[in-house]
Amino acid sequence: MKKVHKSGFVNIIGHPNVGKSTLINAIIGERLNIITHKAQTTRHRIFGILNGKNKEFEYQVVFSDTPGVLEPAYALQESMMSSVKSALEDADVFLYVVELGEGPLKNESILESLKKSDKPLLLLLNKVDLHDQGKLEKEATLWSDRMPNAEVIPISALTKFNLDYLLKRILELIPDSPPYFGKEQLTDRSERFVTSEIIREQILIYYNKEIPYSVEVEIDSFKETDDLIKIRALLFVARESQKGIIIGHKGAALKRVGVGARKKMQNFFKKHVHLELFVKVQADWRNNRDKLKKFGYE
Ligand SMILES: Nc1nc2c(ncn2[C@@H]2O[C@H](COP(=O)(O)OP(=O)(O)OP(=O)(O)O)[C@@H](O)[C@H]2O)c(=O)[nH]1
Ligand SMILES: [Mg+2]
Repeated sequence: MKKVHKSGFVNIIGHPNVGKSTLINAIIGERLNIITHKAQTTRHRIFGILNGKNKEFEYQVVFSDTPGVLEPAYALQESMMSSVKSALEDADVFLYVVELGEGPLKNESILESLKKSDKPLLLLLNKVDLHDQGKLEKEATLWSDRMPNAEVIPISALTKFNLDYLLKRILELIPDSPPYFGKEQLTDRSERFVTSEIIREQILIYYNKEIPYSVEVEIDSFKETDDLIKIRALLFVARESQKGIIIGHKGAALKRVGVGARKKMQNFFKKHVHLELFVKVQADWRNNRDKLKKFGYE
C-alpha cells in the first residue's frame, strides 16, 4: 500500500502583538521569526515549515506568519496589509489568533472574510497563562458567538500549553498532498532575510517611539566560509535626525544592536559571525513605492 502524505497551508492572522510569530516558532521548534513586545514586529508574510511523521502518515505543514492587522497610515503598512490579504486567499486551514481581552479589530473586513470562508477556522485564545479560568470561559463564549464557524482553542504560545492538541487538529484538517517544499527546508526566506530580521529585532528592542518603525535593514554582503559568516548590513532611516539617535553617543547605541544581533545570528546559524553595521538616510522610504519595492515589499 502506498504511504499517505499530507500537506497544507496554515495561515495565521490576528491583531498586532497577539503572539502569531511566537506560536509559529513554538510549533516549528526554531527561532525563525522575530518576536518583540512591540506591535508591528512582523512586516512580511513568512513561511515557517514543519516536516514530520506520525504512525499513519508523513506531513508538511506550511505556516504563514503575517503582520498584525491594522488600518494603514503609510505605504509600508499598506504593503503589510496586502500580505495579510494574500494569506486570506490560499489557506487550507486558518488560525485566527486573539489575545484574551483584546479590543475590536481595526479592520473588520478581515474578520468578515474569515467568517464567510469555507475553510476550517481555528480561533486560538492565546496568552491563557496570564488569566484565570473565569476570564477564559467568558472570552471563549464571546468568541464562539462572534465567529460561529470557528473552533475555539485556548493556548499559550509562550508556555506551549495545548500546542500538541492544536497540531493534532491541524494534521486532521490538512489534505492528502505531496510536499510543497524540500523536506529539509525551514522557510521560504533566504539567510539574508533572516539576518536582516535579526537586526530589526534588536532595533525594536533598543529604540522607542517612531524609531524602530522608521528603520529598514538591507544586507549589503553575506559571505560564508566553513567556520565564519561575514555580514555587512545597511540600516536605512527615514530622516537625518534619526541617524544620530541610531548611532548614539560615541556609537554606543549602534554597538548594542551589533552585539545583540551577532549573538542571535551565531545561535541561529551555529557559526561565528562577523557583523558590520552602517546607517544611511533614505528620505521618507516608508512612503516611497520604488524604495519599498527595492526593500522587498509587495
Ligand atoms: N504571557 C504570554 N505572552 C505571550 C504569549 N505569546 C506571545 N507572547 C508575547 O507577546 C508579545 C508579542 O509576540 P509576537 O509573537 O511578536 O506577536 P505577533 O502577533 O507576531 O506581533 P506582530 O508581528 O507585531 O503582529 C511578545 O512579547 C511575546 O513574548 C503567551 O502565550 N503568553
Ligand atoms: Mg509577528
